[in-house]
Amino acid sequence: NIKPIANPAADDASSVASNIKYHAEYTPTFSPLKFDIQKAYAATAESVRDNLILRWNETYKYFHQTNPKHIHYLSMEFLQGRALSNAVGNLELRDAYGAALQKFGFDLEEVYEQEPDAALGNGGLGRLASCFLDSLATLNYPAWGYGLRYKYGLFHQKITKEGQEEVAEKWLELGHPWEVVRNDIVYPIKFFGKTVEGYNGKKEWVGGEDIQVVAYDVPIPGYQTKNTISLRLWQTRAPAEEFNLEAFNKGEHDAAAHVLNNAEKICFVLYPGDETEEGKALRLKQQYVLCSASLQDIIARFKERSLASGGGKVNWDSFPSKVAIQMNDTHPTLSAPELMRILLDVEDLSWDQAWQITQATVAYTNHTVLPEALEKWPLDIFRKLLPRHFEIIERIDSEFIEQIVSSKKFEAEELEATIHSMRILHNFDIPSNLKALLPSSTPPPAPTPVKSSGKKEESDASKSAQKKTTSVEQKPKTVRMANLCVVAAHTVNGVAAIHSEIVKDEVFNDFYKLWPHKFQNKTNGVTPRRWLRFCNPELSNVITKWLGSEEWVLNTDKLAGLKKYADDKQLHREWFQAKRKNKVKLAAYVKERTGYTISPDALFDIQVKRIHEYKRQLLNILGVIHRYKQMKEMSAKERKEKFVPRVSMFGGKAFATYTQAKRIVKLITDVAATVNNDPEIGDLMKVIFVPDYNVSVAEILIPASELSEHISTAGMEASGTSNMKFSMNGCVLIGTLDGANVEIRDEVGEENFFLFGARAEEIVGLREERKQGKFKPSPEFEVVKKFIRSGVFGTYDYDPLIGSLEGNDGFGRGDYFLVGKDFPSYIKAQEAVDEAYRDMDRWTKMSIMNTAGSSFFSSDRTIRQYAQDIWGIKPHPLS
Ligand code: DL6
Repeated sequence: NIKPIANPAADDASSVASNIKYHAEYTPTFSPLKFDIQKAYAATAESVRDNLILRWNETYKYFHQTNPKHIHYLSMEFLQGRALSNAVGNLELRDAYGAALQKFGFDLEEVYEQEPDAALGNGGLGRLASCFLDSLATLNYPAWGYGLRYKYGLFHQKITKEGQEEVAEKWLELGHPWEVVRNDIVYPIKFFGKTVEGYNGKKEWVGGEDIQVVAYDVPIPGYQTKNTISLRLWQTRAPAEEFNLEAFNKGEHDAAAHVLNNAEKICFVLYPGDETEEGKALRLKQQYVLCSASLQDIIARFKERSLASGGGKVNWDSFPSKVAIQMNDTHPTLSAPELMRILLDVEDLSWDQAWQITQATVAYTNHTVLPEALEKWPLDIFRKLLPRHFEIIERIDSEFIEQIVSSKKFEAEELEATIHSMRILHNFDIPSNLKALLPSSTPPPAPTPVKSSGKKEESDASKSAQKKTTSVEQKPKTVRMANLCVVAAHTVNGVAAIHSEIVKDEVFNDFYKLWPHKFQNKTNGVTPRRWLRFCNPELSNVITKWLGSEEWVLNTDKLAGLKKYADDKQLHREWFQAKRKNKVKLAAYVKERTGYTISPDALFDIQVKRIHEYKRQLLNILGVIHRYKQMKEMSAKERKEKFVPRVSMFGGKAFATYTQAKRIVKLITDVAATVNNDPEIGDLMKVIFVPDYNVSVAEILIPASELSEHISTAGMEASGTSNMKFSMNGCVLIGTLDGANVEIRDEVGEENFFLFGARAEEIVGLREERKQGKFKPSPEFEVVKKFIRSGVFGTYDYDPLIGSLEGNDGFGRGDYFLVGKDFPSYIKAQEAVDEAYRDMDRWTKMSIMNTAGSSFFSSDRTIRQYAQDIWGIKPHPLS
C-alpha cells in the first residue's frame, strides 16, 4: 500500500519507500511482477541517485557560474568499490533507507551486497584515486576525475587446484545504476595517419583511423556537504557509418563489424597483456584515449567559460589559473603532448605560449621505483600510432637537451652521457645542431651490451654508473614517458617521505639536480569514511562514544583523543568486543568463500595486496611453513605453550602473465590444503587464500584484522595504503622500514609496531654481498626450503620459485628481494607477536594506539596538501 512517488529529496522512511517503489516500476531494468532483492538493489540505487542528481546538478551549475580553478585527476584506474553503501553513508541516509527497505522485507546490508564492485582498478594506485575523489568532494574542492570505462575490468580471480585462474569480470552485466551516459559529450579520436603542412604552414594530422568517445559520468558525493563532483569515464565506439551494411548483407559479418570492434575493444580490459606488438599498441591507444578525450573536454569547458567571462574572447593565458591536471603515474603522460597539439594545431597558439601553458598546468605523481613500471614505448609503435605527438615530443626533447647544456649543472666530460640518460627519446642520436653545443672535451660514449628487457631490468634513470657509458648504437629506440613527465610537469611528487627521497636521490636524481624546486612529497592517505566509519560501524561507535562526538570522521586529528584512554579497562572491553564481532563476521565469510572453518579466538593475521615478489608474500608463507614444521616436531602440550592460535590470511591478484607471482599463489593454496586438514594442528594454525580480493572484501577483512603484514623489501614499496587502513582499524602492523610504514611507525609509536628487516640504505650492499657469494642463509631458511621440496605440500614443481631464492632466478641474480636475508629477523618479530598477543591488555592497548595514531593518514590531509602546494585550488562549498 505504498504509493509510488518520485520524490528525489525524500529522506524519511515512508517517502524513501515510495521512491524505491516508484523506481521499481518506472525505471525498469528487471521484469515486472517480481520484487526480489536484486530488483530492490537496482531500485534503491536509482532512488539514492535521485538524491545525488539534485546535488550534482547544483554543484555543476555553481562551479559553472563561479568558474573557480578545477583539478582534473587523470588516472588509468579508479577502484571505486560499491557505490550504494558509500552514497547512503555520505548522505547520512542509513536510517531512512534501512527502515524503508524493511517495509519490503529487505535488510539494507543484504541489499548493499547485491552490488558488484566497480572493477576499474588493479591495486593501491586505483584505490588512492578513489579515496582522493571522496576527499575532494567532501572538502568542497572543484574537481573532476577522468578514467576509462572498462567493460571487463582487470579480471575476476578464481582459485582452483591449479592456483589462480583469470576470467572476465562481469560488473556491468546487470547494469550499473551509478553511471549517466552523456549522449551530448562525444569527441573524435584519431590514431595512425600522417602529418602534413597546411596552407598557412600549420601542421595537420590527417588520415588514419577515426573513432569516438562518449562520456559516462558517475556522481561522487561528499560527506556532510551538498557538493557532488564527477568521475567521467570514457567509452570508445565507432560512428554508426563505420558499420559496413553492404558487407554484412553479403554474409561478411566479421569484416562488416571490424571497425566497430576495433574501437570497442580499447575499453574491454584494464592493462591488456602487452607482450605482443598488438598488446602494446592497444595499451598506448587506451592511454591516448584517456588523455585526448579528457583534454578535449577540459578545453571545451574552459573555452565556454572563458568566452562567457571574457566578452567573447578566449584568454589562453588564464588557462593555468583555471585548470590543473594531475597525471596519476605515467599512464596519462600523453596529456602534455596532447595539450600542446590542441593549443598549437587547433587553437593556433605559438610554441612558446603553448609550452608555457602546458608546463604551468600539468603535474606528475610517481608511484613506483620499479623500472618496469616506468613506461617506455618502442619508437615504431609510438610514431606509427601518434605521428603528430612524436614530432611534438622531438621538439620538447631537443629543447630539453639545450636546457641541460645551458644549465651548466653537469660535469663537462660526462655531459653527453648525462644527456642520453635524461632525455625523453632513448637511444637516439643527438641532433647535429645540438651536438655542436657540447664541449669538445666530451669523449664519445663507450658501447655497452644491449640489456635484456624484463621485470628485473634496472632503471636507466637510477643507474648513474650505467649512464656514464650509455651507447645509442643498435639499442632499441624508445620514448620514455617518466622522463617526459618530469620535463613537462611543474611538480613531481612521491607518495611517502622515504619514497620521495628515493625519487630525488635515485630515480630522477639528475632531474632533481636540474630542477630541485619541482620535487615534493605528498604522503598518501585513505578516506576515513569508507575505511573506518562505514566499513567498521562496531569500532566507529566505540570511538564516537569515547571521543564524545563523530567529529573525527571529518577531522581525524580528534582520534588522538583516544590515547588518554589507552589503559582504560572499560574501553579495552568495548574495543575487544567490537573487534570480535568483526572477526565472527569474517569467519562466516571465509567459510562461505573457501569452505574452511576458522576460529574467531585465533589471532587474525592478514596480508592483502597485489601479489608481487617485492611485496614478499613468499616471506610470509615461508614463515608460516617454518611455524608449521616446528609445530609438527612438538608434542601437543609444547605446541600450545609456544604458539598462540593464528589464522594467516592472504588475498590479492597476480598479474595474468606474471608466472612467479602465480607460483606464490599456488604455494599458499597448497600449504592451506595441507595445514587446514591436519588434525594434529587444528585451530592452532589455519591458512586462508581469500579469492578475488577487491574493495568489498577489504571492507570485511580490515575491520577484523589484528596483525597485518607490510613486509616489502625496503626501498621498493612506494607507500602502501592498506597499511594505513589496517592501522586506522586498530590493527597492529608487522613490517619493514618501507613506504608509509616509516611514518606510521613514527605516529603510532615504535612499541606498537613489529619492525624487522634490512633498511633501504643497506639493500644495494646486501645484494652485492650475495652476488659475491658472501651471504650465508640461516639454517631455518634452508630447512623450510627443503621441507617444501620434500613434497609435503604436493607434487607441484616449486623449483623455479624456491630456486629464485638461491641464485637461479633466470636473471643471474639470486634472491633479488632478499627474502633469505630478512627471514631470521622476520621469524623473531613473529615470535614477539605471539608473546604480545598472549597479553590481551597489552595487545588491546597497541590496537587502540594504532587507531589513535592514524590521524595523519586521512586522504583529507593529503588532498589539502595537494590543493595548496601543487594545484592552487580552493574549497567552494555549495550553500
Ligand atoms: O600510491 C599508491 C600506490 C602505493 O601505495 C603503492 O606502494 C604503489 O605500489 C602503487 N603503485 C602502482 C604503480 N605501479 N606499479 N608498480 O600501482 O601506488
